[in-house]
Amino acid sequence: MKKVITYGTYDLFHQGHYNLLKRAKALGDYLIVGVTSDYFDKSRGKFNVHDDLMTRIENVKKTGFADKIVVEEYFGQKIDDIKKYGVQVFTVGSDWEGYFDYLREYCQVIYLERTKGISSTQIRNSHSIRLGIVGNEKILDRFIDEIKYVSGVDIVGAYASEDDVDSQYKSEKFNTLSSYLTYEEMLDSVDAVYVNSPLSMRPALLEKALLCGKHVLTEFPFCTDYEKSKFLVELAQKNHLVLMEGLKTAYCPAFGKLISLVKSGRIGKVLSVEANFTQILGNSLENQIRISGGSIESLGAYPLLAICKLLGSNYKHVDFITHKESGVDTMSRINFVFEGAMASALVAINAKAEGDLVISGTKGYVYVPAPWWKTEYYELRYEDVNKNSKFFYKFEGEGLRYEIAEFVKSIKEKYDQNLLFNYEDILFESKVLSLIHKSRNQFTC
Ligand code: C2G
Repeated sequence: MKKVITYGTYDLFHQGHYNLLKRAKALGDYLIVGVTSDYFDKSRGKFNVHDDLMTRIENVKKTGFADKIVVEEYFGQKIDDIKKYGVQVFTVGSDWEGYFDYLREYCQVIYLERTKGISSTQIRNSHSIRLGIVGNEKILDRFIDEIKYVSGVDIVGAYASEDDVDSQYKSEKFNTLSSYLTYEEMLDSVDAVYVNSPLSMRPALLEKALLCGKHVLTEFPFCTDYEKSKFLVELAQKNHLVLMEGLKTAYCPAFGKLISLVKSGRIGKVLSVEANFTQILGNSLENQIRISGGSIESLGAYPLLAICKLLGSNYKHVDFITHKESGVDTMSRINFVFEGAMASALVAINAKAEGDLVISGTKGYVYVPAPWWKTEYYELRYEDVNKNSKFFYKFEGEGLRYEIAEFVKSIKEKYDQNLLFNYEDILFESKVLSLIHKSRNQFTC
């Protein structure tokens, strides 16, 4: 019996996929189809696959060509599958010509001509979200680099208000975008906006976009006025719009898996969360203060996300110990008391300490080394070291592609709110930041 194998994502199943499977089946007597897992697709740069794995498998099954379906989960699996199933022919579309020649060591490799004029990307892009950029801060350069990895969204133009900030602190790529003279003009031509303007300007920009019926992705932190945050969240909900905070950690695959692992009880009941993020910003310190404020406003969102995800938003007490330089907190500790648990965060924009995350429980603890906010690796540790285990994942590029992909998905799937960084998380962050803003529960050293 001649066994043939082929692989694909088979997203938004179309005629090109059907033709390929039909011809693959005709190459032998038994066809094995490998369907990529969601995680594997992300790790090979496919960020907004529309259909989930089960739907994609069902669609392949429906063609009746596959005798066996396997899930492709890692690089190198093709070699393992060929050996495991005794495959004689590997085949794939001609868009991969030459790429899989290394498999000739194991079986025959045949590139079948690709069906012209159709692709999943084309179908996804046929209803592309028109995105407007608000603000010309440096982070925009990274955003523009990263959005290239996400399909289904196009930047149509940008708007930034006049200011007198030194251009070295501004986005270099802003000028490559077509610009609008007024915010209103831009809002008229887009479906959604990405706001990277300084924190002080954001609430008004967010409100206007939401009132005009536009989805919003904003840089973090969300807003230091809790009442205003609640108003914005309610406005988004009332108008069925997506309002998302662009904190990359929340959307990266490993962080979500880490939270699920802890929630599943592997370290027992969580008693303590310690999350640190410190930077010495040097020349860009003043600019960071201009955009966001001190250490808590600049970096607090990261540890607050971890704390809220693990312990919830219902704390009994919070206080802040800050070290100030020229009236600005440059290093701060945030201490929380929860019912049956404690949490603490150290953030700094002009001092350095270990930037790790430690989650302690009644059975063991999780250690995530710095930079935990770009989670790639963590360890589950126990009293009995033989039970320890290590988990490795991939964090692609600067990570902004994860939040952009989630934003696109949330809009297209008409989510009430994004589930990876939901309104409870946003409002928890805003509540804590509003306290620092009002100098409540604050001690200075
Ligand atoms: N295909 C085709 N014609 C098209 C579109 C796709 O023949 N118009 C083929 C692709 O060449 C591939 C299969 O259909 O052989 C599945 O395509 P995708 O779902 O896009 O999967 P792909 O990203 O090409 O993954 O490990 C995965 C494989 O490397 C292929």
